[in-house]
Amino acid sequence: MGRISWCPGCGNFAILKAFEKASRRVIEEGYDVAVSSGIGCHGKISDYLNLPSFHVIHGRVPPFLTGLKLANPNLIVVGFSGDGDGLNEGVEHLVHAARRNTDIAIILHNNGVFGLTTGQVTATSPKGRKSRSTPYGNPEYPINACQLMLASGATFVARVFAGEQKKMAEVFYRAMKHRGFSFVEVLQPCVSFNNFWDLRKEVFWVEKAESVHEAMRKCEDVRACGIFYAEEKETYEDAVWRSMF
Ligand SMILES: Cc1ncc(C[n+]2csc(CCOP(=O)(O)OP(=O)(O)O)c2C)c(N)n1
Ligand code: SF4
Ligand SMILES: [Mg+2]
Repeated sequence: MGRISWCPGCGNFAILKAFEKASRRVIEEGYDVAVSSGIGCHGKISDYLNLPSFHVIHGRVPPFLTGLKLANPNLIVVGFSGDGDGLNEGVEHLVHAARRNTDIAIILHNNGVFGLTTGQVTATSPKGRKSRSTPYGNPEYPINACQLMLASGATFVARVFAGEQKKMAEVFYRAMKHRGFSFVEVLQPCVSFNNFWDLRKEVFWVEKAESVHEAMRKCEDVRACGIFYAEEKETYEDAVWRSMF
């Protein structure tokens, strides 16, 4: 385990604490857990967790975990990705893992910036945002991560705010226990380049939807949090192993 080098006040600390709590719970139930992370500030979490961990190349957490899970279907595997890592560099991998219903859980640290490279806009940054890469305002429209995952076929889709640690730990636990592709977007303030801790006053919790259609509507407002959707469907690993024997 390495020495923590995140900026004091970063939302990543709360994610780390909540995940430690959730993973301890899963391990106490008798499961083995392995984690992986992409490139960025979020990626350092692999070094800070006392678990088998793999820090992989930019955007490649989903294919790496797909291989790990195929080789050892009894493992619970969790990937940490960033908005840049998962929705810019690696967006195709995230979409295909969701489409296949690969039995992995992805936790997306959405701070709305490329944090490690000092604050450029990403696929989730709002149109018009001034940043170091967009001094005249961001000309692009953002992706709604939860809507993208729902449209791609993810069977568990949730959003939480980093300031709500207890709820976050519960959602992480449920995502890990879900059989199939789980996606949790964490609204993670970056105190150095996109500090939105004030969002605490605006986030609100919604109940689970009955259909993908309804879930799409529920997560449209990016301040809405909750488990938007969950369903059981055959996983990629089960289908692969079944086809072989
Ligand atoms: C293929 C590749 N492209 C670009 C980079 C440079 N790079 C390193 S970290 C990073 C930003 C990652 O942003 P995000 O995933 O949002 O993570 P954060 O730092 O915000 O947690 C980028 C662009 C790289 N290392 N490799
Ligand atoms: S730059 Fe932002 S995301 Fe990275 S450690 Fe600092 S506060 Fe956290
Ligand atoms: Mg980021």
